[in-house]
Amino acid sequence: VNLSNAQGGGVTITDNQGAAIITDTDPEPTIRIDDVTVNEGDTGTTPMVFTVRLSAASGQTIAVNFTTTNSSAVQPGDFVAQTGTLTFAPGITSQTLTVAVNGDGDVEANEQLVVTLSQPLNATLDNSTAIGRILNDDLRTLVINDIAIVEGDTGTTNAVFTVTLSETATVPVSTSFATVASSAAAGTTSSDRWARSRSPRARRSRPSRCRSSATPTSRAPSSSSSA
Ligand SMILES: [Ca+2]
Ligand SMILES: [Ca+2]
Ligand SMILES: [Ca+2]
Ligand SMILES: [Ca+2]
Repeated sequence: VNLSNAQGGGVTITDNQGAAIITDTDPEPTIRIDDVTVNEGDTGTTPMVFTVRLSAASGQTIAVNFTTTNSSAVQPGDFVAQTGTLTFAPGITSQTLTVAVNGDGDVEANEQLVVTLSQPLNATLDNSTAIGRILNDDLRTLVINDIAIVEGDTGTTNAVFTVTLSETATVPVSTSFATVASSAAAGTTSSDRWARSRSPRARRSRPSRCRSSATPTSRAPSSSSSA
């Protein structure tokens, strides 16, 4: 408050200004960051956008540092590492930070990275970490071949089927299998006729055997359950 123009009785102003200090008693806002899930994509990058929110608007500028760290997703292959500072001008209550996820065609497990907040200015941390999940969107196909074998006269003959994965996978792949009774025309080993038979008769007297084998291009373990 400023005084001026004092009049009467020989009064002079010796200190014309009085200041009042207003103490802000509002609690500091808290900061939280939410988890995010994105599909990986196959080419370029996919933005993984994290939202960082204040519990309330503030009259002060608020800032917080952030950094990405590897979890099952590993930079630089799976995502682009990020470090920086988010600044909230007075009155602003939410900001975003974006992590670039690298697209590829590799079959991977779902993976995740971590974003960590630190060193809040004029605020406190509600939670300090968020998970960024990268969902696998890549597929491989499995095929099993037809085969022809000669029955033999004694004992058993193995019918060896090959199960092939279309491309190498970076995670284990497994499949169930089971034999089913069908029929075969006497005296033929034609796999086509065997496969196209329209009048299957169950072969009750002879158990069938099936063995799976992994292809050289597959890192997947072959299934070992017996049918
Ligand atoms: Ca992909
Ligand atoms: Ca990847
Ligand atoms: Ca990966
Ligand atoms: Ca992938």
